[in-house]
Amino acid sequence: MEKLKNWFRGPTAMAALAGVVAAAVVLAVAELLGAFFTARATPLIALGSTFIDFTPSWLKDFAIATFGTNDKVALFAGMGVTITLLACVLGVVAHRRWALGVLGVLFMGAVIVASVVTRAGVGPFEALPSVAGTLAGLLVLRFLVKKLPATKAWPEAPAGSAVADFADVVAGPGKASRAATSRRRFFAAAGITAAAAGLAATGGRLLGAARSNILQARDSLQLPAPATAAPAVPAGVQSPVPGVAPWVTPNGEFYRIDTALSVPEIDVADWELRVHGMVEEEIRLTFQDLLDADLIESHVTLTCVSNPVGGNLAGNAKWLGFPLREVLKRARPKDGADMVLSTSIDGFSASTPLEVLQDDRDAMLAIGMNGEPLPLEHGYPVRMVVPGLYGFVSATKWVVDLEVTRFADSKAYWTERGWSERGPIKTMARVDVPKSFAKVPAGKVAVGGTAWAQTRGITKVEIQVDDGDWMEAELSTEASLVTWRQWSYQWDAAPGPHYIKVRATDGSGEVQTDQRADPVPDGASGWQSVMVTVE
Ligand SMILES: Nc1nc2c(c(=O)[nH]1)N[C@H]1C(S)=C(S)[C@@H](COP(=O)(O)O)O[C@H]1N2
Ligand SMILES: [Mo]
Repeated sequence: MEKLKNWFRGPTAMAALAGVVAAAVVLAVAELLGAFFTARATPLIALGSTFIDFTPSWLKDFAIATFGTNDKVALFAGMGVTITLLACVLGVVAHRRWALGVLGVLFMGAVIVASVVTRAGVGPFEALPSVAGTLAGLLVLRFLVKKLPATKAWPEAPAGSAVADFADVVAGPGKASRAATSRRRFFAAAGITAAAAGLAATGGRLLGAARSNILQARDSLQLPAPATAAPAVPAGVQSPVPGVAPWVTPNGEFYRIDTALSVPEIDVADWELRVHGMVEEEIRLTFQDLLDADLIESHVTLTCVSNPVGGNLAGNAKWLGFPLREVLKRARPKDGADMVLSTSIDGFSASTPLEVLQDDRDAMLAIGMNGEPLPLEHGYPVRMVVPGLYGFVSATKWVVDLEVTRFADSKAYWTERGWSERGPIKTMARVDVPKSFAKVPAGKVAVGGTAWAQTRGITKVEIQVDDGDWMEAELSTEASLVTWRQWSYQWDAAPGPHYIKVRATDGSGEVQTDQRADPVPDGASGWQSVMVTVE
């Protein structure tokens, strides 16, 4: 115990602390200067994004399954621990052998710079904050390590002991207090540097916030009226059971899934969509072109392929946009093309079958969501919305590039990581009420939820209690084949534990399969089963 305590007060532990302070300086300086560059160029964001890109798919799937929408918090926590440990080691190495320490720090700096400049859409100049941060960190490390004695113990302490306080007793107050003073000096220096780093980081954040003029631009953007308005939503689309998801998902509640650690900030004046590849005519569209075009409006339910059975990675919104079939009509795809690879400004890509973008479903370049410009997290200023396909193969947010190509020639972001190249949405019914493990009073219990089979529609929802007969639920009004359809059922509940299962039948007559499948590679399947206790 005593030995451990001594070690923590000894120069080696102090050297580790110096390493941590130096690492904080690297990140803080980069953050401060980074305020003048894109957020994606700051070390933490860039390292995190690189980490995401290189994470094996199984780990990514595990993270989404375990942490859900908090997966990014978990990532940052993991990165924080890793960086702290590395910084401790570098501090100790620098203390023992300065030259080796310098090499270590420069190597880490090089890793940061490499991860910054390889981000899609990040120019080489964006490496400046990281380079400056690394140099500042090196200076601070030098400054702090110099304050430490070269030995493993503080000077003046008697051999075999690294404790200044103990030295106070043995060596007499005069000598030992010098040891205590030098330790105090080190602490003061480390503390002041750490505080300065904190200030710099905060300053960077504030400056960065001042850049949020993109948000203001979005707020003041006036969306044009659609040339073709969405059909009126019929009465009765909402399940009468309280607690079932609202038929239109408010923007603030819409699920968000993407690989972007910092949301891309795009000025509409800079936005341009390039349509190229196997086309007769390469075209470019500006945001103004979209505003001037004949826009359509349509309710479409989006669904994520990672949605587990019973999960809530699905949402329904009214989208305003320009039909992709019109875009393709202008570009005129060449014979043999069968896919459009859409790419976002931050390097995500999706492969969508060409014919799906040319048929009469309302696949579009969306600029509006529920009567507002797209929220930044949902793709501002322009994203794709394609009815009937999971988001990973169709719903590219912050889209800037459409390449007409062939499935045989190109692969999309998730396809390269083990997911399928195509992703039609599977028929799925979900119970929203009662919640799993709920306790409900015996008697009439309202059961309700939603179901989807985009482009085929839902024609029947049935529930089964325990091993009883399948009973037909009451369907809410159908708005269209590309939106979810809600349902309800009045259940006569007898006391005891019960399982409620649900399944849907789609417009092609197909009953939702009971075959359980994981989300990887092309979407989960199986029947949701909800356990409730009737009291
Ligand atoms: N640029 C970009 N677009 C993207 C993604 C992404 O990671 N990056 N994820 C896709 C996936 S997997 C889904 S399910 C939908 C989710 O859209 P939402 O976040 O607006 O709900 O966006 C799609 N578009
Ligand atoms: Mo997704």
